[in-house]
Amino acid sequence: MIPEKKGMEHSSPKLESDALYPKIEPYEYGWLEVSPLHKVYWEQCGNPNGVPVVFLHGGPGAGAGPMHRRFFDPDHYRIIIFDQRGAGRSRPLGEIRENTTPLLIEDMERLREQFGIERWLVFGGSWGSTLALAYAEAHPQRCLGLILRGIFLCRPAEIEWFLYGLKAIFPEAWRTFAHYIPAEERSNLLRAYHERLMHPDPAVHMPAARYWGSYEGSCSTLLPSPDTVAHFSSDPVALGLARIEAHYFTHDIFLPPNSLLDNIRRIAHIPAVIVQGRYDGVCPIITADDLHRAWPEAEYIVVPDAGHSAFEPGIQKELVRAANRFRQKLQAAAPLAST
Ligand code: STX
Repeated sequence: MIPEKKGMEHSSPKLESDALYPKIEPYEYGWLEVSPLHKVYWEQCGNPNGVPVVFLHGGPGAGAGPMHRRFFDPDHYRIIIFDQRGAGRSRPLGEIRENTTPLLIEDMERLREQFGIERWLVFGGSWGSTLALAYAEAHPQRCLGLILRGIFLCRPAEIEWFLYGLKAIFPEAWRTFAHYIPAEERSNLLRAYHERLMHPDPAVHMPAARYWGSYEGSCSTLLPSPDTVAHFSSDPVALGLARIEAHYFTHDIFLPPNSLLDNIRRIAHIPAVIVQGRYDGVCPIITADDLHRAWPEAEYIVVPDAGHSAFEPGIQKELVRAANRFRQKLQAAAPLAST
C-alpha cells in the first residue's frame, strides 16, 4: 500500500516542517524611553499585518538575539522582540535601578500600546516564562495564548538550586563558579557575587560577571556547548545577565511569595503550551510539574532528551511546532489583530 513515489511528487501536500524559520531582519526597530533612566530596545519582524507575538528573553538580563526571530512563521506572525531593562541592546546595560518585575510588565504594556496591539501571543522561556506568567496574571485580557519553556517560578528553593544544588549535576562548572569567591564568603554566594557585580570598578565587576555567565552557560545544555558558554561569558552579555539576575534573585523577583502559582486561576482559560526538557539543570522539571498540576488545562510537553536551552534540538522543535499550531487557533481568534 506504499504509494509510488513518482506519483506523489507533484500531488503531496507540503510537509509541515518543525525546523527554525530562515534568518530574517527586522522591518522596524528602535528604543522606547520608558523612564528618564531606561531606554528599551525593540524590533518588529515578519508580517506587519500578522498575528502579534511578543518574545520574552531569559535571565533576567540575558537579552534577545537574531535566533529568537526564527521560532515564528514570518508570513503569519508580527514578531515583537525586546530587550528587558538593562539587558542586551537596552540602555544603560546592567542598570539595576528602577528595574523590577512590575516595571517590566509596565514596559510590555507600553510597547503593546505604542504598536496599537490589542492582544498578543506571549512566548517566553526560563525567566521569560516567569515574566510571561506574571504579565498574563496582571493582564489576562491582553493574552491570545502562552507558549512557555523551561519553567522558572523563581521561588527561593529554585534560586538555592541554581546557586548550590546544580553542583550535583555540574560539579566542575560549580567549583569554578563558587571558588572564585573566597571560602569564608561561600556560604552566601548570592551576596558575595552581588557585592562584586555591583562594584563600580570594572576590574571588580567584570571578572565576577564572566564567572557567573560561564557557569550559567555551562549548565544550560544537555551536551557540552562551548559556543553557549562563550556567548554567556562574553563581556556585555555576562554583565547584563549576572547583574540583573543577582538583583532580581536578591529581591525574590519583587513579587509576593508564590504569587505566580497562587494566581494561576486568573489565566486558566488562556490557551497555553508548556515545553520542558526532562534534564533541564538550570530549571529542573519539578517546577514545570508544579505548574502543570496547578494548571492542568495547559498542554504539557516533556522533551525526554533535552536540557534547558531553547535551542536544544528537541525543545526547539516543540517550540516551533507550538507556534505553528497556534496559527490555526489564532487565525479564528484574531484575523486582523493589529492595526
Ligand atoms: N536563569 C534562568 C534563565 O532565565 C536562572 C536562564 N537560564 N539560562 C538562560 O536563561 C540562558 C541560557 C539564556 C543564559
